[in-house]
Amino acid sequence: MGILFAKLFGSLNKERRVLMLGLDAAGKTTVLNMLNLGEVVATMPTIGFNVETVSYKNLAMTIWDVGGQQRIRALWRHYYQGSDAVIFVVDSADPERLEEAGEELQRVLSDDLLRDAIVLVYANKQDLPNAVSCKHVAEAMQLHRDRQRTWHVQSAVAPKGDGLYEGLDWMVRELNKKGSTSSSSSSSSTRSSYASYASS
Ligand code: G3D
Ligand code: MG
Repeated sequence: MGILFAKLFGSLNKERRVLMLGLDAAGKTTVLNMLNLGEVVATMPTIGFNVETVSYKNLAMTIWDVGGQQRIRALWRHYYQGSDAVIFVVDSADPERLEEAGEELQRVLSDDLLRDAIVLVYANKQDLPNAVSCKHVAEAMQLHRDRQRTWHVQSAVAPKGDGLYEGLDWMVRELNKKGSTSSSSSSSSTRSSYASYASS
């Protein structure tokens, strides 16, 4: 799998910045570890805002938990600038929190700095018996409401690596497409989809 990821990120046609977000315990750190992109740098400023960052080839990724913590939200914007994509990880086996996850995602995306960012949602923890489908995740998070956005929901089992490559493959393809038409990005067509779990 490491070779697949290396090939994938090597194919990014220019430097890209990606935010990886999600409620606590959704599986972000597990995804990050599975990607095995090298040294993860964790910072925890005095305000209690946990940030992990990793750089790999043409990719710079920043990761933190969203949810609650109203008073530190203003600090997040610092990381929004220049972000090309948001990867949002959800626990598909915790349907009660999907609505909250959707609200948090919309709140983040409402910032003008993320106007053009594409969104990859990992519907994680598909191995758990009560996990809901990608379609259900998309509906519970009301992803369709954001009509201008290019988004994709990918089912995943982070500790096994299932779905991770497929999701990133979508993301890299979309980013490379955008990169080649950046001067007319506002008129680029919108494509939204979900992918069902494919066992490897
Ligand atoms: P976070 O970084 O988003 O807060 P973590 O989430 O990556 O720390 O994951 C939280 C817990 O969920 C971890 O368990 C992790 O092993 C588990 N987890 C992550 N992805 C999956 C998955 O796809 N399936 C299952 N079954 N569990 C998953 P612990 O026990 O270490 O807290
Ligand atoms: Mg974590």
